[in-house]
Amino acid sequence: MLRILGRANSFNVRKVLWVCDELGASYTREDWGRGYRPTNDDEFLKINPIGLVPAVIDDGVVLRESNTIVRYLATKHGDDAIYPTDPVRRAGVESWMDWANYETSISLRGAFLGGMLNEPPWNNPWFIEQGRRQITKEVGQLDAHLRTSGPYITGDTFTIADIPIGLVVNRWFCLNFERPEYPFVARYYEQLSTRPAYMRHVRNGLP
Ligand SMILES: N[C@@H](CCC(=O)N[C@@H](CS)C(=O)NCC(=O)O)C(=O)O
Repeated sequence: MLRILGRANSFNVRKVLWVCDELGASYTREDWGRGYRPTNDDEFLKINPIGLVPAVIDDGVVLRESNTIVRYLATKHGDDAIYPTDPVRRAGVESWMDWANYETSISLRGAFLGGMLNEPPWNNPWFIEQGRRQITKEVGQLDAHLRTSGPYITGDTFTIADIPIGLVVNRWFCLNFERPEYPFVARYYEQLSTRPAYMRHVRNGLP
């Protein structure tokens, strides 16, 4: 059975929990990371030398990086709808996943880790302000995309692109500064909320 290492309140672990539920893949989960057993523990570093959650072990195969794990599980247990095999459609899915993991994770360091959790070194006022400006611009780009697309991020049906984007959108609605209204992102948030696994692991009161 799939073994997931990582605390259930982690942004990146929640992606793995969500995709497992969408795919009907069973798993066990162990609490590692902030507030639990530390990821710089030798036992954890043997599994993921990078020292971050999530890590997973599947039939002896060890994997790290949340988006990679999501793609691996969708390839193994999913169908063409959730992770298209056509190269063009697949690139459409993956470009949104990469955008979420790179662009928005930088801005959320300022807007969330600095501005909301007051976590050093991200709580520098300049960095917080940059992060807030940048995440506002990025969610605006998402809104512009969703104005003519939808109801899911790549069109009519749910794909794994919705997983990292769904985490970003949930965090956006939890941020503690005056945010512009983005009606198409709000509509998308409600669309995701029709999925029980999203409510269970993402829109569950945690940012
Ligand atoms: N690029 C990595 C980032 C992983 C990451 O930043 N994980 C955070 C939690 S969301 C972590 O391990 N933090 C340290 C801790 O919880 O002890 C991924 O997508 O999996």
